[in-house]
Amino acid sequence: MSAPARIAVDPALVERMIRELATDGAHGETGVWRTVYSPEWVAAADRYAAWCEEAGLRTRRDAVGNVWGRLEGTDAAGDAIVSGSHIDSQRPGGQYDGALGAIAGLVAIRTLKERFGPPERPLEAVALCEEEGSRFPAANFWGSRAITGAIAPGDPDATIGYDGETIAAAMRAVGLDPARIPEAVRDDIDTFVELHIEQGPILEQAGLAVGIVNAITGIRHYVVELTGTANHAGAFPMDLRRDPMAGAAEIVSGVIATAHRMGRPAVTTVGRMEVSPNGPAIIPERVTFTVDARHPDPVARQVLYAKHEALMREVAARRDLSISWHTTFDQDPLTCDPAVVGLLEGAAAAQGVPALTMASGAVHDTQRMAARSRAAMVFVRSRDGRSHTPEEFSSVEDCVAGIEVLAAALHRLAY
Ligand code: HGY
Ligand code: MN
Ligand code: MN
Repeated sequence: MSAPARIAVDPALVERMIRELATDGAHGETGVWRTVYSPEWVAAADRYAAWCEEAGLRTRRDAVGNVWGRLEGTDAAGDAIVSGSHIDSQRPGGQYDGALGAIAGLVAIRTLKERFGPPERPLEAVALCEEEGSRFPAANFWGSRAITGAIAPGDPDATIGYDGETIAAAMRAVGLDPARIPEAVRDDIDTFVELHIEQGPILEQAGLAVGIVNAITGIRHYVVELTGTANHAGAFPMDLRRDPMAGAAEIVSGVIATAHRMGRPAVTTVGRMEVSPNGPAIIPERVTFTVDARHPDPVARQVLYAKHEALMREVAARRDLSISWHTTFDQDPLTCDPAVVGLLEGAAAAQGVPALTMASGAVHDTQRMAARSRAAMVFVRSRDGRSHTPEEFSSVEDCVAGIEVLAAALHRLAY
């Protein structure tokens, strides 16, 4: 079918869905605390399934709890065109990260169904179960990894949460059987398009509501453990100490300085630290912290990691500390499918929505979905670039502009 005139999405529907989904795990005035397989997550998944049914989509849950709503195509054998994002959050996060993309896929397909009837190719909206790693630090992309067959048989029992529980136990607690994870694999997805808030300041600085993502950064998460000797904070002279806090301070400041010196787009963050025994008058025994380091260039990414690891070794050796680290998350950068990027750019132009083609500094399920499908993303402007905080906000007008671009793209792909 040729491209229709502008596709309009109902702003009231979009706003209602954003606010209602945010009640599942509401945290303070505007925050959301919704980790995978928690009661709040169950409520959100149920709500999304009810919305899919209300929209007349064939609704099902897969083996890891991803929720799917399918609009059948007239070409029964055609591979699906899929749009969605994750419904878990940071602890706490905001109302938009992930949630907006799950809503966007559903609203876009519902809008197309009401206006154009059945597509030629099947269209599916999806609420992916987990992306953030906020309950199980090594679980990132659990939903999209299941769909793409990237969860190994031993992973459910080896993926341990911050409270010591395995993800296998958490799945069983919500009625999912980890042994059935391979049943979630899909080989019949032609194209995946994820709408997401930008989570940074680029679109705002450009004065644009919408972006088209042509590349996504690579990322590695280290968990670093520095061990020294616990002793009295007053009685032990400085030159005789093995103080892991002094080593941690030097490493934290050093890895951050390394990313600064490499310059944009290298970024390194230390966001989590545990001190043991954590007393004001005790030289610590152990300091454990995370290092989140990202670069979109595959070669520069390895340079960044090599510099971080060299610094960690050098500081530990000089200060006579034991050091060990392991990686909980290591994801290559992605170049989005150029044909899908071009199609999204065309859809934005046809909708009269000026859009910036840009790279993503956040990681996304799209990176996993791209293993088995063509994939790209639509970004929506974030106010003040804020995200991973209850303060994140995107105006309904901006969300609608992004969803209209998404709907126009899905129309081009499926009708
Ligand atoms: O950290 C990330 O980039 C993603 O939002 N979880
Ligand atoms: Mn996200
Ligand atoms: Mn996030």
